[in-house]
Amino acid sequence: MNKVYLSLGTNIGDREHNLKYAVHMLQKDKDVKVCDVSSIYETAPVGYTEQASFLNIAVLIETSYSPLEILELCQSVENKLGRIREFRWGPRIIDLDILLYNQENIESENLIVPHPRMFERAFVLVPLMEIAQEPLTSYLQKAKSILSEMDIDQEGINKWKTTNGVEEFVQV
Ligand code: A4P
Ligand code: MG
Repeated sequence: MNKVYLSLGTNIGDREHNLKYAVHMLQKDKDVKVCDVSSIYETAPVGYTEQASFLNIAVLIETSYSPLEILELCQSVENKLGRIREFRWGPRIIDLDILLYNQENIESENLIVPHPRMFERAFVLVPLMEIAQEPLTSYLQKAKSILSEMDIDQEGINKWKTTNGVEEFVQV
């Protein structure tokens, strides 16, 4: 089975529901097992900053899908939640990004893994390291070491809700 870490973010509508619905949709897929979900973090917008704050989580799944099949699944969940792409880094009902796929390094036209911006973003690294499985792979070790160098208090990341793991998410 392939271990895949995802990052989910939302800053429009009922943000908690958007996250839970997205995880529920992932779990509903017969080829996906949701293994872990981080706490929910409220995070200041990065990139385009004139927008509402985000809720972000990280999710670990096990799946038989290929990287491109996971990307397709992520995009279908985004579409089911009614995401409209207005502009890059703009407000979104839900965004599902693939952070890591096993230890693979993928650079295709539609998919880059590890996610090209993950190592500079505290809103990705904080939830990710909360659910990172030991022993850490080299990319997770890199994430841990970069995070330890960040001044988290300056990054606008606050734990918004401690959840009871997967169960709370998959039963929407
Ligand atoms: N793509 C390439 N690699 C990947 C990957 N590893 N995972 C391609 C997912 N998609 C990948 O994405 C654009 C294209 O990236 C896809 O068609 C896919 O083929 P998109 O979701 O359509 O557009 P986007 O979300 O506007 O771009 P992107 O690159 O996902 O944006 P970012 O960099 O993820 O930034 N601030 C806070 N606090 N929290 C957030 O969650 N999110 C963003 C989005 C900005 N600021 C934020 C947050
Ligand atoms: Mg995206």
